[in-house]
Amino acid sequence: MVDVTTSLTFSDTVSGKAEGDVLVVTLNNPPVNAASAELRQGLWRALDHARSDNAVSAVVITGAGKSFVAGADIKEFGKPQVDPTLPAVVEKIEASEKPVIAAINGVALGGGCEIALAAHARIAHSKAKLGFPEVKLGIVPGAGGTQRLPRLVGCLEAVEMIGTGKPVNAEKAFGIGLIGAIAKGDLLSDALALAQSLKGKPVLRTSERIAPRSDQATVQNTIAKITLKAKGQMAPGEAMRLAASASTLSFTQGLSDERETFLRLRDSDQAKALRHVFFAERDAAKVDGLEHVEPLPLNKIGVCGLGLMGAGIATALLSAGYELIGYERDEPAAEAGKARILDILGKNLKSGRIDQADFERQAANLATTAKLRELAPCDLVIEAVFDDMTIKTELFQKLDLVIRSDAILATNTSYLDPDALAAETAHPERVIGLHFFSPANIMRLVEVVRCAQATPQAVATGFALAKKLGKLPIVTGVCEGFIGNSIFSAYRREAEFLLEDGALPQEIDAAMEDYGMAMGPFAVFDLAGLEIAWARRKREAPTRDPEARYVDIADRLCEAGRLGQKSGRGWYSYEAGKRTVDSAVTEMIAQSRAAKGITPRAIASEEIVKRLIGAMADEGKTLLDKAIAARASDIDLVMINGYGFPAYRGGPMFAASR
Ligand code: TC6
Repeated sequence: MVDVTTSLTFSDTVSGKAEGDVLVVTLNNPPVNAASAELRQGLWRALDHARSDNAVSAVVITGAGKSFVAGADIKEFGKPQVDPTLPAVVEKIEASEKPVIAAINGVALGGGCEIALAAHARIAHSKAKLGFPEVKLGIVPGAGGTQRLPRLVGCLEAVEMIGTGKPVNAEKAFGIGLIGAIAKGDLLSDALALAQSLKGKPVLRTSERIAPRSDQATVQNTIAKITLKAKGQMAPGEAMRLAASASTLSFTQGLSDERETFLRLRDSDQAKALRHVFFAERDAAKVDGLEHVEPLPLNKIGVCGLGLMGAGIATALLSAGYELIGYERDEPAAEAGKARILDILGKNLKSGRIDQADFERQAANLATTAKLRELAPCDLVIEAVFDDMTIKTELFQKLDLVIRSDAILATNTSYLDPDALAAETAHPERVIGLHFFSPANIMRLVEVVRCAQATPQAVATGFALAKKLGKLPIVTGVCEGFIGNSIFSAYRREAEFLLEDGALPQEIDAAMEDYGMAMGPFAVFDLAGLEIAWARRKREAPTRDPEARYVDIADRLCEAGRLGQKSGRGWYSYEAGKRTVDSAVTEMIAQSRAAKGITPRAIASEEIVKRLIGAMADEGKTLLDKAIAARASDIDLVMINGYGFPAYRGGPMFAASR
């Protein structure tokens, strides 16, 4: 019998404690227990100790803090391999003759889930989450996950989990057989009891199980659906192929296929780009000047303007649990706004995103009014009215008098100067920009605009709010269009130069869609409508540099009433909603070129992509030089999350740097 007080140190991150004849191994590698070389070495030693110490009858592996193990240490990818590898550790766990129990205290992701799968039994805390997010990093599981998971839960569930990268909660994990139990009381006590019940019995190895049967047609349908959604990405298809093969290949064959695929994808450009995105998102949370600033507490939030954008913002706020007062210019508009918000909530209920209780709670938190003074109790007011300086200034001046002096005022403007707007108020220090993207209840990006006079606390409050909404906030300085629309304008300009030089809209769109953009630029212009950019060009005309290259083809289109999808015609024609090449547009382009004496040339798709990415990156460089963007990776995140740039290309700055 081991002395109950014995404590052991296997490495700086792995310790052991004897609980009677059960060795409890605790992994403690903050902040998330990544399976670093240090942790793997410690775990290896712990397993050696358990094997050689006759006083140990069983092993419980658990994590300290909120994670069991959050997967391989992503920082080690791209560096020389350090032994023992994770597959070797996982094999050693499964090979143990003494039962090993995974006591899953929090997230078990990727390699963390693989450690759990190799254990002979799994018990989890009710709040634990298990999953395989590898595809989001452009790789496949590499320590047996694609082969052990289907042997536990069947190919269908495995394909879904591994192909989408979405984690499951403890309840679902139990339901599909991924874990054997959810702790009813203290996790460790329950795990120790489980260890006692297993000791001395032959261990049950996951690799020796036969995968529960899944209907093959359903498996193939699921693979097809996920593949379609993951267009352009290599990892999901490979991961699902491996998981599905568990029903036909031996464990050893499947494992060697998995290893070869893992190593190949780990060094791929897509994986490098997605790792860049992973760390970019963590870096974006570190904002200069806000490190020690406490955001203001927010309970009641006002939204002015309940059109498409305002209603989307309102819905996002309600979903996050805020009390909301929506303002519109008159009662009928306020009622229509309320109906619009309730309609979105109703759709969320229908699609299962929220349940009936959520719906009722959110609806009860919603009030609308046509009286501005009713916004007085708000801690923050976001305006999402028509993007016109006079309208917004007047609204802000009135709000400034109505709300508390410590409440924040945020503008959702896309192009106007928020500093000018702030200067029109008595308290410019509380004015920030919160630039949401439509539909605001769905889109993840929020540009948090650091206005010249805004206090750090006002900016920190906007940032914290966006996080609470589950969004990705990126701080930007003030310039026309902030980060996203500045880059998009450069993209638009270069696309029009390409047009004049010889490429057609459909060729440019095809090149960018093949590259992975959700839509090509001309299809996007048509979707957004051409009139706003046209109005801006007309406004700017008097001050435009006559020497600067200016392409007037979009003006000709607008003059001909071709204002985009809404008018049925723009850069394309839309017959029954279907994008169709229109010879009239081809003719207009030819005429514009001829008028300027340009002889068109054939432009290969490689050149199209290179020039468009280059234009975005050049503009990005300007934004960095002017300190509008804090880092190149922030620009990448804006373009990926707001403008359909493929994450697996890493964003325009990353792509151009390669
Ligand atoms: C794999 O397992 C493959 C195995 C096969 C091998 C053969 N590694 O997200 P947070 C850092 S692939 C290194 O803000 P949260 C992160 O950079 C891997 N570092 O926290 C940040 O550092 P900073 C599969 C990691 O509480 C800090 O931890 N696993 C890792 O909001 C806090 O991160 C995944 O893909 C890591 N694996 O969310 C899981 N994970 O403070 C990725 C995090 O210096 N991780 N860091 O900036 C996550 O999804 C989340 O971090 C979380 C915690 C849910 C674990």
